[in-house]
Amino acid sequence: MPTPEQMVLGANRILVLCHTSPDGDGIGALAAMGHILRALGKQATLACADPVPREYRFMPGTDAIVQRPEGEFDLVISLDSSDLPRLGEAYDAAKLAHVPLLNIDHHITNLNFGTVNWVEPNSASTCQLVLRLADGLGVEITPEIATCLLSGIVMDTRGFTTPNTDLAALRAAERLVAAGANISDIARKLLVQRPFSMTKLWGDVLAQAHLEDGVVWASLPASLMAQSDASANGLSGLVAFLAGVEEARVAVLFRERNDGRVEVSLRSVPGVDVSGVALAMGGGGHPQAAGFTLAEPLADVEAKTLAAVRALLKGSGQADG
Ligand SMILES: [Mn+2]
Repeated sequence: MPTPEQMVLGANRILVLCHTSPDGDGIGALAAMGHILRALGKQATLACADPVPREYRFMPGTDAIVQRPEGEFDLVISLDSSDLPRLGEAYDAAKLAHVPLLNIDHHITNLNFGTVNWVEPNSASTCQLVLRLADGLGVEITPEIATCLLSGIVMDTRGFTTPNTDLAALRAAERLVAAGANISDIARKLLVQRPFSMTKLWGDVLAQAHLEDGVVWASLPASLMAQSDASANGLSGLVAFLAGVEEARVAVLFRERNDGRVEVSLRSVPGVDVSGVALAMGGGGHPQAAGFTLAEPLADVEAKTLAAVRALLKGSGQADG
């Protein structure tokens, strides 16, 4: 099997993709990879099936990200995506099935769908793997690349506060700051600032939150979303905030989308692994942060998810909780 570096060096027209409903790690890795490939003289097309959320557009190079890539490619690179369906319509299987695929990810639930799979569940972010790839390719880390990659690390560690924060993440961050990334500016843009409309929406959702048997959960019906101009993406901080409830071992946020599908976000304390619940429901993630989407009524998804979480907490033992 070729190494990831050999795959990149052997290709010329490269399509780089990240998952739908993108987060800061996916967008940061995608934009950084664009800079890295162009530094090598490669033709790079960057795509994500969903538009880049407003709060990630400060990362240099995100304006080049398209939703439906066109053209011929001799390599596809998938970033931060645990399975092929999560790439959404940006991955046209009819056209790309014969093109080699390099799968770079850090989700423990990754299905190893690539021609070559570079999956490191112990890495706090995909952006750290992209940094190592840039090193392996001899590409200099510019302030632009550093800003994109540090954004992914800050996002996936929520500002170095989550259990996946380790020495490797801190050392990568140190290098990226030295290379010109502004860490306080990145943290403010990704984790601190939100529009007033989103702040009000948090209030509405939190007013309806429930706490029962160590599980805190809240729901966002599509009707509530419709009354607000808040973006769906701004909700990632809300489930993190819910996870801060000290009586809870698991936090769950249900979001009913306009198409009727329900997105479920799960967070847990160390020692409780919610990635298996997400995988069983067709999603994926990490031990302490996972999610899935179901095309079922909100009330059904709530009942099914809460039953699975209760079973998980029973199985993982109440002794430490
Ligand atoms: Mn990630």
